Amino acid sequence: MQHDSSLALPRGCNCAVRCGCDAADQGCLCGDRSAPTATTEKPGRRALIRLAGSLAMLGALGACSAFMPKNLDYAAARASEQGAYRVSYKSDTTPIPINRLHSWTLHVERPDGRPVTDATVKVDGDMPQHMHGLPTRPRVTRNLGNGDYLVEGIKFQMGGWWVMEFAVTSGERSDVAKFNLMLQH
Ligand SMILES: [Cu+2]
Repeated sequence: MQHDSSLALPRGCNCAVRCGCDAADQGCLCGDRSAPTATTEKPGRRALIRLAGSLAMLGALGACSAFMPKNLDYAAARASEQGAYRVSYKSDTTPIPINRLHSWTLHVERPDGRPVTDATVKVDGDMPQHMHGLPTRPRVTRNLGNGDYLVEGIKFQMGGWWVMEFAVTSGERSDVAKFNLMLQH
């Protein structure tokens, strides 16, 4: 049985179909959206294609709400997953821009509020719905002191739901803080 490609989970990025964002120039693999010829179509498949079309439209309007968990936490300050740290970020540009390099300042502290001044931080980010990551490799370039770290090289190539991940290590303790972002394009 054949499925319309816009209903299947994308290989690479299918964002133009799912989210209405223009990803063609971002190295994303947008599915072939050309309709099959009418003569070879079964009625059921036609309805499926129409349904897929409506879903794509809904996706474009609703920012893929059908494909993402509800009630995501978009807070810019969170406990790391095992509770070892409190981590927060501030972008140097607001709102967080699309397709522009910018920097964040990350703040890391213990649960009791003491700043963590000797942390090693690894940065990663991805769009869970599109199965692709960032177009750049952001990293901490400076320890600003008092638990603050400068993260340079951040760039989001499209709007939608992103998850930024910071793997923090201080002494023996490693933990990960993940932040949800909903970026407008
Ligand atoms: Cu994407």
